[in-house]
Amino acid sequence: MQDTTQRPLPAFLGQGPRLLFINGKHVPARSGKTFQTINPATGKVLAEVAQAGAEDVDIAVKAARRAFEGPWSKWRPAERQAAMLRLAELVERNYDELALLDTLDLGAPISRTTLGRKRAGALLRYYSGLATSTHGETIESSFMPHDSLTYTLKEPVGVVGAINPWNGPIGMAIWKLCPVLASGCTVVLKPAEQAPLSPLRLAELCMEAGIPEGVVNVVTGLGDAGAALAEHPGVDKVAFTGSTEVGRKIVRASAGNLKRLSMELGGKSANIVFADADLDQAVPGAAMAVYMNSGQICSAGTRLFVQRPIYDEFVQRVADFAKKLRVGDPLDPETQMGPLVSAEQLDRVCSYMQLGKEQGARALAGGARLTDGPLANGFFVPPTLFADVRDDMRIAREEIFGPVVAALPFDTVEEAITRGNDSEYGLGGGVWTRDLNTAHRIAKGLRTGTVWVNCYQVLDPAVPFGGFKQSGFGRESGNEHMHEYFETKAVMVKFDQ
Ligand code: TXE
Repeated sequence: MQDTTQRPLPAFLGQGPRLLFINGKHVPARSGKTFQTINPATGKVLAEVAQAGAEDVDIAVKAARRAFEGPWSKWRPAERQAAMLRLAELVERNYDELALLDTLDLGAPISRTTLGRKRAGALLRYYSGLATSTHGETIESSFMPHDSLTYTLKEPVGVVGAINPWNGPIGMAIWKLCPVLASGCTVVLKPAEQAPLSPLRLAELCMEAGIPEGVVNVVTGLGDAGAALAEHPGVDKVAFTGSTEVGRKIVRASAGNLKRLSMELGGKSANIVFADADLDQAVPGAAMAVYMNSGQICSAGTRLFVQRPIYDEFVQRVADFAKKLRVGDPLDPETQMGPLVSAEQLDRVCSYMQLGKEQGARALAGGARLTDGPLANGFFVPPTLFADVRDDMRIAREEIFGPVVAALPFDTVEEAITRGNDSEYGLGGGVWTRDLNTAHRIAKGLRTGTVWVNCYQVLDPAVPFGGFKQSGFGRESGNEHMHEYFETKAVMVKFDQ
């Protein structure tokens, strides 16, 4: 692997450590501590980054509170909308840099990160519309006299603590930012320690867009900074995306001042292929439902249920597809799959591959770390497909968060629904069929936040996304998302007689 640190790096990386972004300024952590973020394609240090502790989180929360109560609270919806539209343009204009930062930090191929430009612009534009179109209602109360008026006001919830994972650094940061700006809240964003760079750059673009100091603050750091945010009494709401395990900790930590919460957690989604499906579409669909972003997507369709008459042929075709995917240098525009994000994630995924084999699954593609030649220093695994998987195997039950498909045969619609639902998670699901009845029966039967029919992993700013069961609660995207950033105030007015 060519040492990507020798290539021209984005100017943003500059000299010295990347600092916290609080109240419109770059500041070091009070402790002076930093941590390193690693380029997963080379295993080398990419940047030193300021490591926030509880004291820095406190300063950021206070800045966010001042901004919330200060000038920002006077901004009219149309002014917030205009700022979001300016930010959309700035983000699109600077997206090559943002995508490059994510490719270096996360290892996602540049061909994929650059595609994020479209979604980033679409998110900001969609929510800028919600800034002016979300409002309360008037109600005809039966318990008030005729001469009266009853209405509701939508008031921003306050200071939001947004705690993000690493699997889509810039996209996820923008997703969290959109309802904050549209509603008039303020935010302290804690990006994941594995990929903190592009969210810091986004904070600079917010300033350039004219968003006031203190509205958007970014505290880079480890889990303890996230925990400090979850506990902080000055935070009104926590929006979290990450593991179910940490989600539980945040629920407990946030109980002190009864924060509003939204949780987007793990998954083990079922992707169900019927014998009548258009297999030429279903094969790449089933493969990329998992191999996209090296399998590091919460809604990845990792349990691949295939109807028995086509099982052998179909899994072989997915395995052949997997073997042809180009794994390698994420900066190479031809690369389709990059490394995993970290050495820790590499260990985790490799141990699941080992476990699959020990429990009797058969690797038709991949199955072990790539250690040949130029990939040896990075955290690379090949796209993997296990056949002969049983529902009770750990690779069929636990979230691996790597490019590992567990293929399982099934016979009937009822069986597919029962086995598809046999999971503690309920995030995504897919069905591939030409039969309308089958499609709708599966869509209705699966207890998951999203069901894709003859497609997978499509996200739209207007379409709610989130989980049933231990995949979390609350919805991101769509109208519903906005309501989580507002308190509803009822006003009942009796007129003077
Ligand atoms: O996530 P964590 P990790 C799953 C996936 C992956 C596993 C571990 O299975 O293999 O989680 O990944 C912050 N209080 N997902 O360890 O730990 C942390 O600093 C508050 C699914 O990276 O959940 C980071 O900013 N915050 C997922 C964020 O939480 C805390 C995406 C997520 O880290 C904290 C990522 C604490 N006590 C991983 N401890 C998805 N749903 O998309 C850590 N953090």
